[in-house]
Amino acid sequence: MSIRRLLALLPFFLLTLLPAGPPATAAAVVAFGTVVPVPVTSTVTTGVTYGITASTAVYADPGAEGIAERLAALLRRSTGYPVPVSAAPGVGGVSLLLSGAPATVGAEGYQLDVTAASIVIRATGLAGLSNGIQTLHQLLPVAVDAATVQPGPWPVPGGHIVDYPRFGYRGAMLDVARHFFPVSAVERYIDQLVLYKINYLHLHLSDDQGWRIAINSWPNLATYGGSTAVGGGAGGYYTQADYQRIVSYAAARFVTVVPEIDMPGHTNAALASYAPLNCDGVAPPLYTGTDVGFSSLCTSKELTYSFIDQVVGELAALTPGPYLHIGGDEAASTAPADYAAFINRAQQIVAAHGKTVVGWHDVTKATPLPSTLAQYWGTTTRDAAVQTAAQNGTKLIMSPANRAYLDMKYNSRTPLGQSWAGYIDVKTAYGWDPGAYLTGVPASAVLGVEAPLWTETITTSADIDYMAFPRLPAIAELGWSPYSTHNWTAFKQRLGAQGPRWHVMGVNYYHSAQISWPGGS
Ligand code: TNX
Repeated sequence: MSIRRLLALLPFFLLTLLPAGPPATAAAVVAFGTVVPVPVTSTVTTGVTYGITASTAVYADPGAEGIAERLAALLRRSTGYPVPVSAAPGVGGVSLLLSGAPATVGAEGYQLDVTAASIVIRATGLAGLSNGIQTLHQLLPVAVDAATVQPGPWPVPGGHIVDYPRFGYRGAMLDVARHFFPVSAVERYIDQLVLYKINYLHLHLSDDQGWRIAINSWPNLATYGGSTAVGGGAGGYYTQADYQRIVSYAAARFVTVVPEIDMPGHTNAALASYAPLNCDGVAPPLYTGTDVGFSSLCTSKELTYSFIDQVVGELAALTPGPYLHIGGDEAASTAPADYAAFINRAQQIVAAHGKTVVGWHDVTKATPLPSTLAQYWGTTTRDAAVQTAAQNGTKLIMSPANRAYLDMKYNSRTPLGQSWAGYIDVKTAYGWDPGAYLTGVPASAVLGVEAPLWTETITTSADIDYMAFPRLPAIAELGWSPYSTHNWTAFKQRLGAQGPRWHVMGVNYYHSAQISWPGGS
């Protein structure tokens, strides 16, 4: 290796010393233009920085104390400063204000001003302030993400941002059914999602290989149906208290949980738990393989509908968010007419429990309720049933499998994941427009995007990290930033700049060769 190459790698090696021995680079001012998703408008004030110091306080308007506390906790951990939180307005410091933002920022946007004297985030509501502190987080030196106290200094680059999302629905899905993930792993993922302004977490709570949420009226679902996983591991399930912990952890970060009970297919775990749910009254064995399309609830039995009513009833009562996902995908073992009739009844049941139905786009083969959302997971840019539904008013969540599926391999050498929808490296994940992807579907029919992570091959948080990073931030940017900002060359630079932060955070990201990671890969 040449001396030059060695020198080029030096900052990276120094970074690897964090948090044990913080390097000089820890204090480097973050470039203003590296925020992901890219803000709607931002203007850097060259040469100006705000320094977080031992006397920095966070001032919060009434109602924003929780958000202020989250910011203060982040700062305290790595700066070691006291960072008190108090009522606005203060002099200097960081202010979180619920007044003064331009109306254009809407419910989720914010304005951020960093001057030498202060940092001020303004929004019209709490979600906007929460998004604003994520931008501020990304503008802090990467050492702020260290788990232990670092020496600083803590400069924030000066400038002005006005920012708001393109789409109201920016989601990520975690399949906790194929492999079970404990509450702590889900909370860790939520923290990662929030940094990129994702506001929905879809939990795929049941599938052939496991039922992961305790249902009091049908206890065997969790205790037996949840007792294994793909490959035959021990499985697991969330108690209702566990689920509520996830829901409130997410809600405190302005993330809404969308629970999914997949039906009528993907139901072997339920069918194995209760023999009467089967048309022939015989419970199949638990399943630990990875085939799809072989199971179906018995659409002709009334018991099936009281089962759904009770399951949905309990889940709806535990879920403050507006949505309940009924799956509906790959029901290859349900006759088409039975499928349509089943989905139509299931929708009524969900609506009766006060929730809006979400289904995989297969549900457009039934008769979607006017409020039902269809989640597109196909690999083509044309789908007749989806197009007709959209023209009749159905709103879509875009998760094309060959773009947005985080379980697809990056390339043939990726050790985890699948490849049925193709390889998805970062450029492919980023290179599409959710608002103009499907032929005959207008942008106005698109509610947003979601990046699903199926977990047949994924078993640990490190695996989640590896598949989600760096593609999740690409999907997040498609969901948040105006399409007029879409530019691969600019995006890959911003994305690369996140690498040192992920390193400090302990995120096991894939060092895609498409990105030049600062200091090398
Ligand atoms: C298809 S996409 C599925 C899932 C699998 C996934 C694996 C969809 C709605 N269903 O059951 O886990 O492929 O990539």
